[in-house]
Amino acid sequence: MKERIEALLADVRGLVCKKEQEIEEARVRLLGKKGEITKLFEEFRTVDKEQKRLFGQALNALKQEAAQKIEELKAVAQSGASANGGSKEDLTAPGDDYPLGSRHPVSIAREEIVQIFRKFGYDVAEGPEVEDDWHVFEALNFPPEHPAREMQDTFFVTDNEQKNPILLRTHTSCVQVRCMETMKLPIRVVCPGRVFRNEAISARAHCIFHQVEGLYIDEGVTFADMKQAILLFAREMFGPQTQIRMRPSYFPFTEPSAEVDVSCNICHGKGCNICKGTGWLEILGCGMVDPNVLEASGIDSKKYSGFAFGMGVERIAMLKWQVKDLRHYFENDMRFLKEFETSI
Ligand code: 2NM
Repeated sequence: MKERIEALLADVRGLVCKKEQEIEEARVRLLGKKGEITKLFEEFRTVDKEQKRLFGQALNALKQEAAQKIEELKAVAQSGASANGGSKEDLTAPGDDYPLGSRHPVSIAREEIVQIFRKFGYDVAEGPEVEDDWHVFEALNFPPEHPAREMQDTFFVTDNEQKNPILLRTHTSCVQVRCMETMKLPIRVVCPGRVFRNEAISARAHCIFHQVEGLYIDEGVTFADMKQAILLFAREMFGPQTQIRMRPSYFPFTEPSAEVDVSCNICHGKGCNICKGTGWLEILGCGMVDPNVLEASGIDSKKYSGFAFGMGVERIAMLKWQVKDLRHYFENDMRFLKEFETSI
């Protein structure tokens, strides 16, 4: 037995096999069920007591060394295979997909809103996010003491005590002021963009969000024209069965003003947790442009009238896709963004 153990030990130490198949054959020959080392263990049961002590250790050492050697050879063979583009690689296999992103739900909703008004014949205008007090407040009939002009509500870039301070726009109406100042009448325009308000972040509010505001100015534009434009928009956006209702409201730049609700597209008016049992969802604010606003931009309010409206894009997207928490839009969690992959 001694000689056979020594011979096998020499065999193990001398093993040089490169291919994984050869290594496996060596493992079976030595350590397999009918392998040579396994056989020695079977014979070992029959040797007498004194010899057991003599050979036991040597046999265990042999088995351990053989197993270790096989593992080493396997590791070398595998690293070699990947380093040299080895035999296991199928070079004709197609490549992995390049992971493509998807459009953000706020972008999808903004594009959809803008596209609907484009179809109605509106132009699209964008303007600066960093604006002056004139375009954000003064020209829009905000009284000097209006709360929106306070530091708590607006991000000021320059000192808000100085004349015509610079600030981050709190709505995109300022773009419409620029349109009224520069464009030829009649004006039909929608203004999408980011706006900034100094608010605590919650499930329903964020300090940066997106708006689309619209403006239509011509001779003889009426409240009825506004109602019809908003009804058609709501049906394009939320489906042809959609109903609207208007509630009286107040904005500094419009008179009269209204808030518009659409019939809940989840329960169809029966009442559910999305519409809080009312059957209605608020989607936008609107009104007839105040004559002071027209005059501030050099438009003759005796000759022209107009309507305007504004909506929050995040809110519209929440209602359309039942997003429960506004913060999902800013966290860039792939599980959330992937939900919109097919909506490109
Ligand atoms: C709203 C609600 C009502 C609005 C007014 C104007 C402008 F510039 F023509 F005066 N632009 N947008 C407006 C009116 C916005 O947002 C809730």
